[in-house]
Amino acid sequence: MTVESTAARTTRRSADTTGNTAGKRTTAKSTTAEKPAASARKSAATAKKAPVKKATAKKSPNGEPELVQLLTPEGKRVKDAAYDKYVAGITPEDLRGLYRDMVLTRRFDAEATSLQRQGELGLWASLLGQEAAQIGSGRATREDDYVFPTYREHGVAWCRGVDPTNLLGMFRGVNNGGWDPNGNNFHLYTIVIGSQTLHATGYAMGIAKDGADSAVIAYFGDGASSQGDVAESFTFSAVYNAPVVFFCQNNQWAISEPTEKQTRVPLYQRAQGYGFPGVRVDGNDVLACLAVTRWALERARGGEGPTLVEAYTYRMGAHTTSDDPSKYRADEEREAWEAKDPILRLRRYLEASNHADEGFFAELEAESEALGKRVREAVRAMPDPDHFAIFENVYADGHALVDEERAQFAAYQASFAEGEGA
Ligand SMILES: Cc1ncc(C[n+]2csc(CCOP(=O)(O)OP(=O)(O)O)c2C)c(N)n1
Ligand SMILES: [Mg+2]
Repeated sequence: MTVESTAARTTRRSADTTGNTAGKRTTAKSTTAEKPAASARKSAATAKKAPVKKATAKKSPNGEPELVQLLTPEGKRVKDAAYDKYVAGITPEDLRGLYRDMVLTRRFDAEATSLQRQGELGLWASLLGQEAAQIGSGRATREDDYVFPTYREHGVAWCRGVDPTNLLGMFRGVNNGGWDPNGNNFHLYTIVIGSQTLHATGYAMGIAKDGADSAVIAYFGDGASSQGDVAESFTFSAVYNAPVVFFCQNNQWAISEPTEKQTRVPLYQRAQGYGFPGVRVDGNDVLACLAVTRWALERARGGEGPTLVEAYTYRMGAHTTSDDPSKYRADEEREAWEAKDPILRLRRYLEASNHADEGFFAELEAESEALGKRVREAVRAMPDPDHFAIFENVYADGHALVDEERAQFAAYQASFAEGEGA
């Protein structure tokens, strides 16, 4: 894929928004759609430097760096001089939309975990606990922005309009992805840790060269922050002033390795060494994640280069369904984070401010159940793949080695048929 072709496609998509699918921003209840700004991107040379958040941290009483928070775990709205303006126009309907997004994402995720336990999926990577980080940041993206996820970004996929059932084919082993990345500007899930940050940086450099007025966001984890790919992405994006937001969900664990094994400084402070701002946000506060990501994406679109957002959150479940966290972490840790649950805190706020009534919650409950049923039925109905499909799309024009391997595999398959007959 050349930079030119990538950027040309992006520009086309910006002009034509009719290709939007699934639940993305076309549903009345899904809220906070961003509108493309009229202004073109400033070049790196002419970009006016906006006041940049310093990466030096104020310390909270317990010695941890302070994080941006707009909603406390008790559901109280707190003021923030720097970030309030990014959610100033948010309406009660928008808030209910964010709540709905988080509830439905959690319901879908729970269904997928059950489907794995029932043998319908080979594996599942749950996002439990990370709903606010994903919905807040996902809803901050604009239709023409491009998203590069890991394998856990089910909430972001939801915001981008990728139908949840499409996420499950790869985990069932019936396809290699399941959606067209260019349909929703949402790249395929990436398992090779950190590699998507390089893809995102290259893509961002491409659209900047084209003068497209959009931004790129790359998701990655605390563990991925130790990968060379991520360091290279930071360097390249900084020196080329690429319009990319690095969104690190620090969920405290990389399988069984705690964040202390990845870094000696709070992760967001890494950005300082590369020459761009970094900020830590309460990753369980959907409003704060929305505000901070909007700010970072606006910087990118305004020609001010990359930003690192560290969403401080927690992986409430296992790494994947193949993992047993009781082997390496204490139950008390999870219990402490349960008190900061992202959905509960928004519910408390909605109730206390009379922005949602019992009818809303009851309707959402019914909608959640219907989603679970739809997902379950869709997975069970997925056809088995053609065994030879694995040899397709390896090389555009075919390859002698692939032909040889296909022939070997055909012979292997045929040997079973003979065995049956014998
Ligand atoms: C390059 C590479 N190395 C190792 C792995 C195995 N692996 C899969 S997930 C994972 C941990 C990732 O942790 P983190 O980046 O914090 O993301 P999280 O799973 O917590 O969302 C590792 C080491 C891999 N997939 N790719
Ligand atoms: Mg992690």
